[in-house]
Amino acid sequence: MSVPFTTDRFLASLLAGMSPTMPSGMRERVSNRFQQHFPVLYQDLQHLYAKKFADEHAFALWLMDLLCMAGNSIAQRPALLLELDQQRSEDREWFTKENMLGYCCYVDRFAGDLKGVQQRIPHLQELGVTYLHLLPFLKARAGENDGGFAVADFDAIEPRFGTMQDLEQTCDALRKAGISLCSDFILNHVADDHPWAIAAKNGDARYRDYFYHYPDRSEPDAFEKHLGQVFPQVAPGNFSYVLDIQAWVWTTFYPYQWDLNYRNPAVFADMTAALLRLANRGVEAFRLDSTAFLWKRAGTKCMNQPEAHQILQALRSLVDIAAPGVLLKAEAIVETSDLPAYLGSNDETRIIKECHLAYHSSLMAASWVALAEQDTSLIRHVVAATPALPEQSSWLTYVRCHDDIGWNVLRPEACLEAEDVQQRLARVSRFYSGEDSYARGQSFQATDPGAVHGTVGMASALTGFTSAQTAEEKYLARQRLLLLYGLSFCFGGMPLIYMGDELAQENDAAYQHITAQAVDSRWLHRPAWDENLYQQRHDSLSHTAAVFDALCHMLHVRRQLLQLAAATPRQLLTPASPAVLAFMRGSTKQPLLYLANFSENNVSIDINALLAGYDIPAQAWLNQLDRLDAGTCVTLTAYAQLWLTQKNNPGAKA
Ligand code: OTU
Repeated sequence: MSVPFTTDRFLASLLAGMSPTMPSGMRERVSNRFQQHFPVLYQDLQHLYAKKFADEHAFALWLMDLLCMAGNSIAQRPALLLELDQQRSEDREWFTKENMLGYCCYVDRFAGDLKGVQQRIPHLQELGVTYLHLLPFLKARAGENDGGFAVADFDAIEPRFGTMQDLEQTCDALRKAGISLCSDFILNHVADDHPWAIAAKNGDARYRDYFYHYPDRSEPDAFEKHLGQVFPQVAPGNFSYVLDIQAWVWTTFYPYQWDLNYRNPAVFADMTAALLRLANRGVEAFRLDSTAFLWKRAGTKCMNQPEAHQILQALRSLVDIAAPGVLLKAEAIVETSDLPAYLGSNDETRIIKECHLAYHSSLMAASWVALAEQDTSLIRHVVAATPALPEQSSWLTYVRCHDDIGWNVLRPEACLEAEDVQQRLARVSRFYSGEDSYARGQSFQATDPGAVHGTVGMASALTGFTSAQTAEEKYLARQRLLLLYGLSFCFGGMPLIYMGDELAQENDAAYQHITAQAVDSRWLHRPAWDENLYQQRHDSLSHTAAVFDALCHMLHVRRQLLQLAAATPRQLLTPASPAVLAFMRGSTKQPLLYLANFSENNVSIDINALLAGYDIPAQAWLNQLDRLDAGTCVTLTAYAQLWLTQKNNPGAKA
């Protein structure tokens, strides 16, 4: 297919969008970025949208408009952010280093509003946070809004949280403290009271086309045969009947969250523009919500479709042209084998750039399975199935987040040991709901105890703090919590602390009495900041302090260990005891050995035997966590972990 316009004509559109007063150095920089990213952008968009236009000429005009918008966005970009773009273009690995640490919270629950968030910067600094993910803070739907995941306006802040100016100031204040602000960007759907949805309801044909709507059940029923359910109890099905337009609208999540129709090029263009506008406010990273669902194809689960990846790649190209300092993070809660694609790839023939970061949701869920089963076979499969990262990308590793722990993504691994998958996962789910266990979580969206969906609850409730009576039980609960966080610190990625976990904050059942929250038990693990616990964080007699200090210490050690940068290779090892997860980070010349005992029993490991086959000189090891000699034979007590480096060759910063 011949290109009806020369590349120069497209570049001219981009530059025309920029102000003519833009210094020539800037124009040159932008031109270079364009030359680098346009070929991929063109290819993706042509594949997605060319056929939507009468001819190639019309498609080219649309693309020129899109580039003009991007140029305009560069023109609007504050000088400080242009500078940041430049710095980060020169240090593209900046977000993959061993010092990176994320923190995730709701604005109101953490600090009331955006101004309050600024007041809490010292807390973030004490932990060493470099990346703050504030859960949705854009103007949300009136009434129920899924914790802000139903956006009514991409250009306004939820009034309770403050104003756009507050957001800009918060971004600035955080940046000065070395913290990048990450905002959710909910690109799969908008609220049913977003102006596009309202226009659609009012019969505006242009905006009806922003959504998927069907006059009767025939197509929805055909689709449903292959679709999953995210909220099977409270929002069953994937379509909702909307009276105003007398049609079934595609609503993967709640009925008030209308899926956007990315087959329509205008949706892609409008959403890209909205993201770039927020980037110009100072947002440095975007958590792209529900990325797996962006493209629907009959006869499939409508997840992970090739076009969903093309959309993300096109968005990445535009970000790389118009705001290259900005990070994209994929939230795709999908099976392990489907995860890597969200980071692009580095194969010999073609470098594909997609998101900079992606949640490693399988690793997270599998770590909870290992803890419940006191056996690491399942998580070993997950680690083994995790390929090396493409360059300049990183996993987002975590223990808990604002959502449930979904078990079903682990089905492919769970069936590898000859056993009934359903029963195995259901057992884990029941374990965390407290059946014969120390855990005090609940099953999510499954009244049938034989069915498996997800588990809700704060990490501290799931690891046994809530049920612990004795000092010994509290100790074990702490060991479990630190075990899971330790894995997220060592695996290779940017770890994320979920607000409250650093203080071992517990479940909050108050949501049951709040109308807009009562149906959704994920609120159980969305407590408000506990100032009392915070005040106890250094009080050596409190359990909070024991957790807080230990976490801070581990994070301090982590920052010194070059082997823990995301890009450093990881080698899964196979200790004889199934209770122990072991891997090596870094090179054989300067290895870091991670050993974690997921059981309550002592386990001894002969390190030389474990490393047989690796060209590593037999010498003594040092546990970086307590700076004690570990020798070559170690015993891991209940839920203990060791971060070992070679005594004479630690690889730690001076
Ligand atoms: C995301 O989550 C968000 O994280 C949820 O908080 C939202 O409710 C949802 O999107 C809709 O915006 O499957 O990949 O607990 O794991 O809803 C997207 C269920 C998702 C979540 C699921 C999830």
